[in-house]
Formats: sequence, C-alpha cells, structure tokens
Amino acid sequence: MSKKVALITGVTGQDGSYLAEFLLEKGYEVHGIKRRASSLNTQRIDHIYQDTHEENVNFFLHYGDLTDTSNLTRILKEVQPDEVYNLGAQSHVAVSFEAPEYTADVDAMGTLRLLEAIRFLGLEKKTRFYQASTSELYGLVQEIPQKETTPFYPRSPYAVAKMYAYWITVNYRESYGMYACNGILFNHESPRRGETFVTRKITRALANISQGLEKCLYLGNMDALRDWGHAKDYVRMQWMMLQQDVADDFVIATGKQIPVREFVRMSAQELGITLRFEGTGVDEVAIVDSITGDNANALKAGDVIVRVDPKYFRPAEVETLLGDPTKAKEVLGWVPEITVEEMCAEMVQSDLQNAKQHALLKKHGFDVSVAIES
Ligand code: NDP
Ligand code: GDR
Repeated sequence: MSKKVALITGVTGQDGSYLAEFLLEKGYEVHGIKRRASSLNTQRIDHIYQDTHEENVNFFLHYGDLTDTSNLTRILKEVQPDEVYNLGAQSHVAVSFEAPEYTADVDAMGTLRLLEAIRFLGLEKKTRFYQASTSELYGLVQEIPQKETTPFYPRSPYAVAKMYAYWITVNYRESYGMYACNGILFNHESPRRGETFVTRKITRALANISQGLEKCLYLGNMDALRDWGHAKDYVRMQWMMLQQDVADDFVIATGKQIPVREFVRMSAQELGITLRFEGTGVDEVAIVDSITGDNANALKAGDVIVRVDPKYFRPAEVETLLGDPTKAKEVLGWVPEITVEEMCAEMVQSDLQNAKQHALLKKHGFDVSVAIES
C-alpha cells in the first residue's frame, strides 16, 4: 500500500512540530509549509529534518504563506495530499488587537484560500481537511462548560477571524461534500509553546528568575480561567478526526480549569519556591515565602517576583473557558493522558535546564543575554 501523504500549514509552530513527528511515526509522507524569515525558524522541527539528498526521505518543507493563493495552489498541486492540517495562523490573541487586518487575512482568508485551492484542483473527494478551530470562539461564554452546540461569541479579532474559518470549513463540507472538519481545541501547551503565551511566559521567566537572569515577571489578568491540556494529546486527536467515516466537529479539552495565578503557583512550586500572593488588581504581587531545594539559590524569602502590568490587559478579555470533551470521548475514544500538573512540571524543568545553561555561561564570562519577550 502506498504511503499516505499529509500537508501541514504551520509546521514550524508548536502543534505543527508535534503533529509532524506523530505522522512520521505513523508512516506518513509529511510535507510542511514554512515561511521565509530572515533568521532560521525551524528550531521545533530540526530534530526531524531529513536531508533530501539521502534516500527514504519522508519529510519535506516548502516555502509558503497563507496569504499567497498561487503559492498554496502550486504546493497542493505538487503534493496531492490525502490530508491537509491547517494549523498555520497568527495565533496570538493579544497581537490580533494590534494587527487585526493581517490576522483576518491569514486566519480567515488563509483557510478559504486552502479550501478553494483544493476544490479548484479537483481534490475535494481525495483530500481530507482539518481546521484548527479554537475555544476562543466561545469568548463571552454563553454556557458552562462549552460543548459543540454552545453558541459562539468571539471577543478578539483573532476569534472573529477563526469564526469565519470555522464556518467556511462547515460550508465547504456541506456544499461540496468535502471531508472537512473543525477541532475546537482549548488551550494546549508544552515546552515548545511560544514564549509569549502565558504558560510559557511564566515557566520561562520563573526559571530565569530562579537563576538570577531576570528579576521580576510582569503579567496581565491573573484571574483568567483556562482549561489547559498538553499539545501532544491534542495533535493525536487532530489525526483521529480525519480517520472517521463521516467528517464532524469536536471539542477537545480536559474538562478542568484553573486560573493563571494557580499556574504561577504550580510553576514556582516545581522550582522549590512557595509563593504568597498579596494585594488585588493592578497592585497584586507574588512574594517568595520560602525556598526548598537548590534550584532557586538566587532568591530569598521576601523577594517580589511577580507583578501586574496593565499593558497586558486586553481590550476585551475572555475570562473563563471550560470545555466538555464528552463527544470526543464517546465517538472517538479520545481521553487526554497528561494532566496540567505534569505538563507544568515538564515545562518548568525544560526552561530550568535552559536557564541553568545560560547562568553557567554568564558565570564564566560569556556575553549571553536572555531575550525577555512579552
Ligand atoms: P503557533 O503560533 O505555535 O504556530 C503557528 C504556525 O503558523 C507557525 O508555524 C507560524 O510560522 C505559522 N504561520 C503564521 N503566520 C503564517 C502565515 N501567514 N502563513 C503561513 N504560516 C503562518 O500556534 P500553535 O501551534 O499553538 O497552534 C496551531 C493552530 O491551532 C493555530 O491555528 C492556532 O490558532 C490554533 N489553536 C491553538 C491552540 C493552542 O492552545 N495552542 C488552541 C486552539 C487553536 P512561524 O513559525 O514562521 O511563525
Ligand atoms: P489565549 O492564550 O489568549 O487563551 O490564546 P494566552 O496564553 O495568551 O492567554 C491566556 C490567558 O492569560 C491571560 N494573561 C496573559 N496572557 C499573555 N499572553 N501574557 C500575559 O502576560 C498574561 N497575563 C495574563 C490572558 O489575558 C488570557 O486570559 C491561546 C492561543 O494559543 C490561541 O491561538 C488559541 O486559540 C487559544 O489559546 C485557545
């Protein structure tokens, strides 16, 4: 039997990298679209890169962009994929308020461009399509917990763009009989999570602070509640959704939620730091209460290591998200295997290792700077 062929947009991102690994392990020929950048942007997939001069190569990268119709059409024509996973997006909610038009172009129109290219090339009966939809569609939540039938109320240019993508995917399924489906995924994280999403921002900054590389972590709304799972569990589900007899849409979530503040506390605890939260609103701080072990030698009790900076508040916030993954469990047999506690520990340990390396280099006089992004 010939190999199945998959095309992943957003292959250089968190989910794209895990999905590419997963599909390669399943014996797929995997093609990914990467953007041209002035610096290398393939760090998350370098370990699975295969030199195309070798034999038995199963992983191929193509330059491309979701804003470029002719480029997408040409790649689809060349690759003739059995499965397309549309993971590419301007995926940062806060940034979408700064760049709403670009976000709409990539996240909404980009999805249309792909679907239309599949149709234009006559691939609509061959190519199955996965759309990376999001719990952000629920925004100002109309029902707790949120499931497939919960009405949408998007609260950001990102979410509004993703709402177009959601419906155009449903529309192409209904209009042209395409196997096209939406995974409505709640937040999922990992050590590969982008550094400016809140979980990774927390684990990275606290690890740096524990090694004396940073002084203080500045956050926005610590009351926000999220249903956080592990990206590895969620990409497995993306594949499962394309292996059914009939295309359908599924909520993917853990069914548990915690506030941002609790993720801060858990991350600090993993470093041996017990935190005390004092104050409210913009005056809230987290203070080191006690330290155990030897991972946080740069700190002492009484140090203030987390503060609120209102610049991270969003023009319209999504205060609470909690998913109900019953349909995915019943229809697909999917259950998440990694808890938020295990995920947090993995992320902290990974960032601690990086921080220790930086601290060691610095101690020996090497000029290293830690990029402090927000
Ligand atoms: P990332 O931000 O880590 O990855 C996004 C990917 O899209 C990157 O490979 C990025 O390339 C690429 N990309 C950005 N703009 C373009 C463009 N114009 N053309 C082509 N590619 C582009 O996101 P995640 O991996 O976390 O998420 C994957 C998808 O799932 C996204 O669509 C996201 O919106 C959605 N989603 C994510 C959730 C989560 O919690 N992670 C939850 C629900 C949905 P580059 O590396 O060059 O920046
Ligand atoms: P989100 O993720 O907006 O849910 O979108 P993010 O981690 O950015 O924010 C989660 C919550 O934390 C609050 N928050 C902060 N967020 C960031 N980034 N930085 C801060 O300093 C900070 N302080 C508090 C936010 O206000 C928010 O309430 C992610 C993305 O992956 C989307 O692409 C995806 O669709 C959704 O998850 C599901």
